[in-house]
Amino acid sequence: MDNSSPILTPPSAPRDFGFFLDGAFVPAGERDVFERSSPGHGVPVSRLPRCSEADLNAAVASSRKAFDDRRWAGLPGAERAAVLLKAAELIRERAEEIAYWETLENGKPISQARAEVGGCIGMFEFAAGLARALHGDSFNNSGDGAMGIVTREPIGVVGLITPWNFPFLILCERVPYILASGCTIVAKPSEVTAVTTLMLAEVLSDAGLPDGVFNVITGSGSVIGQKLAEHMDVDMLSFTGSTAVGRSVVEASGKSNFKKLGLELGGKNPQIVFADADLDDAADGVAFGIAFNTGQCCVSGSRLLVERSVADVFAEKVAEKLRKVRVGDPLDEATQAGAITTDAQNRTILSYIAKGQEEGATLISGGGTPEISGGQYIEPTVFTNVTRDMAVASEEIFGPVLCVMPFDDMDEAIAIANDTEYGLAASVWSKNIDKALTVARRVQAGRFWVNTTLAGGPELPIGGFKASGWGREAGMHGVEEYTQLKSIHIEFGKRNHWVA
Ligand code: TXE
Repeated sequence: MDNSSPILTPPSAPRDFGFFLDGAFVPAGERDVFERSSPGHGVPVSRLPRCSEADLNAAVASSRKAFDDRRWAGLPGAERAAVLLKAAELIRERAEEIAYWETLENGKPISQARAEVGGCIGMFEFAAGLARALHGDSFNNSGDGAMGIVTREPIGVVGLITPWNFPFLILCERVPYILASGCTIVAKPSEVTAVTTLMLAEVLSDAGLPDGVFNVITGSGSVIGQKLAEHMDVDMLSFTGSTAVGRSVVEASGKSNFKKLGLELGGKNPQIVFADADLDDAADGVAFGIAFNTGQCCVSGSRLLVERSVADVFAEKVAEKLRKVRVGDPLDEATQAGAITTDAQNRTILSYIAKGQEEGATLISGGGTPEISGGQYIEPTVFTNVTRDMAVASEEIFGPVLCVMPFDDMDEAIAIANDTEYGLAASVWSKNIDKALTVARRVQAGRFWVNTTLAGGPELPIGGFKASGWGREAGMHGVEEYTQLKSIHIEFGKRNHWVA
């Protein structure tokens, strides 16, 4: 891919990909193939095999063997780190190709895809250090003649089910950390955005990852994903996706081997704006928080809570910003908001926009469906006169739809913020440190931003409170999630006999 090329275009014909088993690509052969069209252009771009249950079993057996024979877990952390650093280098070399395919299958702007791939390189580099830093504890206070050691051991074979909204970023918020721990992986990407996961498999193999440590199966969630969640030889499952499927993987774990679960599910995230905030900065941040990735982010700031004295003025400021967001062809460098990724998601968002109006909310901006390059697009949309009981205010829409609600004081803002089953992320905008930190402490969310939003880095763990999920990914916590603790009690010297 030529980075200097001014205009990128979709491929003239769809490209065939195989799935990745035991260190090599397997072409579709006799298997059914599913074709993916670019949501930004409406033309087919990729064709992938629909893997069978036998393929899944082969992938799990491969990862099982690679874990049990210790070809990866048995290496010194420094050797695992070297592979992760090499992978970072290879992602950097292939960044443009990965970003292009991410944009083609997901519909996100190419500039954003490039930035995300850049972030993924940082994840690999940081996780490489963690492979060396991971350690346990020791207890030297058990009295003379005894001591205790707590070791962290990789949990085993990890099933990794990822969604379509950030196919490469969400993958890279997990894979390097899981690999740093010494685990092996069977990845099942979303059926509509699998290509960049397959590219990562190739990158890892080229970086020296032993065969079998990272397998990728392609196919439907309801068949292959479900079987992965039920599999007796999978020790842990990391699932990112809808709350409904999250519930079903919890059941699958309970009905099989009680595999440990990491879950990152939905969100209905508040942005709390006080009158003392820098309102221009806040308006820009709120606009970014809802229009970025066309609102198809589990951490999108979809509920705007504004102090009543500035509510109308501020809503208009945000709407003004959103009207200027450049919605366009995702392959155009200037585009800020691209296409809606799936037909189903497009229908869901449009149905919520209609519902908001039926429920009596006032649409002050957006709501249109511009015709661009043969794809599916929705303008960033703002509703005012929203009440907490409305569906648009309480249910995850997963689209560029912002609901504005006023509040009178900090306690009310916190109460509205916490009035949701979810607890993924939240932001506060205020120049008063007392208010900002009190809100940060009392809002129930796994990620919190002060005078910014949707920010972070490979050091910070991610995950949710309440129904938004279990466990944490990324950072040192994200490596520790994939380990289990073993307590080793050691005695030395002469034993005090129990039997005389
Ligand atoms: O998600 P699914 P969908 C939310 C968002 C969106 C809604 C539906 O609200 O509107 O979910 O999106 C795999 N067993 N999020 O339907 O189905 C599937 O193949 C095991 C939030 O696309 O949950 C894919 O790989 N796996 C979210 C992954 O699950 C199954 C991101 C997610 O798809 C399965 C995406 C099954 N029975 C959607 N069925 C976030 N937290 O960021 C499907 N899958």
